Amino acid sequence: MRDQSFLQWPFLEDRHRSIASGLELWAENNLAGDNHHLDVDKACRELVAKLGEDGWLKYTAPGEDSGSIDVRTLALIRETLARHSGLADFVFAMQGLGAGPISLFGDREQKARWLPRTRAGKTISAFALSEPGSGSDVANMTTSARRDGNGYVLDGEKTWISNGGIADLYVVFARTGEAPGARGLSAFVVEADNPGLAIAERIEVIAPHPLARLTFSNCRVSADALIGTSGQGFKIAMGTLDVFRTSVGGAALGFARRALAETVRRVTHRQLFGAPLAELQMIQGHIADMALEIDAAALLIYRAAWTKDMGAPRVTREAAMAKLYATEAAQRVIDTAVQIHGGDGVRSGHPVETLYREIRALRIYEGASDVQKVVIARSLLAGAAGR
Ligand code: COS
Repeated sequence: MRDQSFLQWPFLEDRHRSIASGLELWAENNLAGDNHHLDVDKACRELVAKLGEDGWLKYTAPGEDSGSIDVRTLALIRETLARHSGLADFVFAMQGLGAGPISLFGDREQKARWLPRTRAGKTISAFALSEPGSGSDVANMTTSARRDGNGYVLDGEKTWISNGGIADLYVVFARTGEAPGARGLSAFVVEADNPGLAIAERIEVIAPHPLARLTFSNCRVSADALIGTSGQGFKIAMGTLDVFRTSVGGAALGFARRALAETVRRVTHRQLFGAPLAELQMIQGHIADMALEIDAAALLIYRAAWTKDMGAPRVTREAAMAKLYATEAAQRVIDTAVQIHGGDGVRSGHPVETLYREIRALRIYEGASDVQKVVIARSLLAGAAGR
């Protein structure tokens, strides 16, 4: 029996509990055996359409009149989807992250133009921040957007862009040069068929999902493609990541919960030395460690999400702690699950083998674990400097 006691924690409300039970049922009916796709692009497109049609994507972007995304809902949905299908979680998350700068910082027209379509699963979105020379060091990006008449012209390169190749719209961060470093960046909405935007390379990874390197060559966009004000791009990127990083923790938590469930099934069914594996104290020690790490991760995730939902202006440190701990802990939990499964744990297509591949990128994308440590330490050191 799956432990659902966390749903009663005070961070969550009745509406969250009802989303969790509704989505669980939806996932059981729609995602069974959903982890092996010969054509990942097609599978993603179908999942976006299905999640949109059935109303789940509405939680990725708030209504035009609301300025905030319910982070607890994001985390809970990612946790639930990730337990069933890494690709479904990916699709949901990227639809939110891609549209995030518009829903959090866009103007009324931009929201009205794009969000109904991303929420319906009719437009696929992508967040184009990283570059070959600046993944962790965002302020060092070189893609440029130069003012030209009544618009901007973008030149440069972006890489590791999730949904790259299947997205209809890209939110692209580029240097507009108001000031050096972080203060001279801006964010733009660029449609996939905009002349000058090209998919230069599709990138294959250990847990397949659409990923690409993009080039911008004399790529002209109109002035209304600018999100927020020019020079605000770094804060838009970081503000969006503050919301979505907690949900990466949610996905890791879903993977870890699935690994624990598979392990409990394994140790209660598998006989060793004349008794179920579960009777060995060494196995019980592993199960206890897994459960403890899962609850600790969940507490950090729902603490960060609740703090943001309660109106905190910045949750940079809380989100960094949630993402860092949940992804690292999930890696340990899944590794233990593989070990306890023995040979089956590394058999292609076994659920824990799939989880072992799925979890790895979460410790890297949306700010590697090492960057999260920098963020956490800086926030403490900045506080100490003022005393
Ligand atoms: N929200 C709002 N503003 C923020 C912010 C946040 N979360 N984080 C930083 N800022 C502001 C700072 O307050 C500072 O503002 P002022 O210039 O007004 O003082 C400005 O932005 C620059 O901040 P900072 O000096 O901390 O920037 P750094 O260049 O040192 O970068 C790190 C900080 C490394 C933390 C940042 O680049 C980062 O998060 N990198 C990882 C990026 C990432 O996730 N990449 C993956 C791509 S998405 S898959």
